[in-house]
Amino acid sequence: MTLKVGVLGYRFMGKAHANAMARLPMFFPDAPDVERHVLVGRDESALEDAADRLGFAETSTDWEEVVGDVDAFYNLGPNFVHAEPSVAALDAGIPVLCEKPLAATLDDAERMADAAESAGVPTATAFNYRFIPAIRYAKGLIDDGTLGEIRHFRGRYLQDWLVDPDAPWSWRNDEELAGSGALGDLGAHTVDLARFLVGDVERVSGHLETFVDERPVPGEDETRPVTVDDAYSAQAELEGGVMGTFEASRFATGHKNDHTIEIHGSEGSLKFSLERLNELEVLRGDDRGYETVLVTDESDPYIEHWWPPGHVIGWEHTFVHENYEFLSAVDSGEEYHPNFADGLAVQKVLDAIERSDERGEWVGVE
Ligand code: SOE
Repeated sequence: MTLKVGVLGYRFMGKAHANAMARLPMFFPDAPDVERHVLVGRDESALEDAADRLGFAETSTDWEEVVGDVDAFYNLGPNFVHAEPSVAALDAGIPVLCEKPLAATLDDAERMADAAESAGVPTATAFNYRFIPAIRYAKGLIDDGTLGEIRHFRGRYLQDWLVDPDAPWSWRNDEELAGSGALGDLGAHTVDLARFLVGDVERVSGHLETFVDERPVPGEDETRPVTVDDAYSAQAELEGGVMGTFEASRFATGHKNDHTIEIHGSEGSLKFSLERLNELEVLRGDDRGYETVLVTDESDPYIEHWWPPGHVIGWEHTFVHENYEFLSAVDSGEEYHPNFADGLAVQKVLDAIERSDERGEWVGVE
């Protein structure tokens, strides 16, 4: 059977997921057959053009007509559009993949996770960085005890696209449309990796900052207020007494998409950087230096599908792995992670970080 996929959103993420689906038959022959069936958006001519480029058979300007009529629904719209179409698809019994953060508000995330539980079909919150081979390799080292007892998790996600005060206003700068700023957009990835690699976050102390309060609206002679954080940092206590620190900024001059993770255990440490995603720095026992492991061997996670050792892969491959796992789960009906419950767990941490900043005190993650 061919799975017909409906996709809402055709910009950055639409392109990333359409590319991933197109790669599957060539590189993952055991993936289910997938048709990029219908692309959903509002601007008809941009939509037609995107559907041609991204290989969709049909277009629609009305998500309500689409959500019940496909085998899987991808919600890749801005954060404020995540809840309604996803819940409608789930109510019709259709599996849903939704971009991160799961929603703009904790209430919406709860609604979405409830709908997912009632529907009993696979769901995905699109934390694509779980599917980096080096991150899977790191998880293997943690799970098999190579690092010993984990004491520290440190995650930083640095970008610089808002350093210029004249950088244009966009939905990402608006609380109603995005929920939060660097915290939700970037911190969500870090918190998900902390949960994936180390464990749940139990309490946090957060700090949010907005450096530029208004920005010019493209094509108009006006500015609009920035109502989200430009940067955040948080201390955290993770399950098992692991100490965590999280940080993200859109004002980290010179850093483009720099997500780094460091973990220290009683028997070793590791370091990962998204800008060198084929590598993992591993320190074992009381060695005095880190060894660079090039995670491109055939035996490394997902690599047998790609190229010979050392023929490195990139950012877009994370989406191919994610689509492979999700669509295989849709096909087989098996459970998939990270699902909407994982997305909600992350959203609770983001919400606790904001509440902690407002109150000026540590806040428990309920
Ligand atoms: C923009 O800040 C962004 O594209 C995020 O939305 C993504 O999740 C991240 O992977 C890269 O940066």
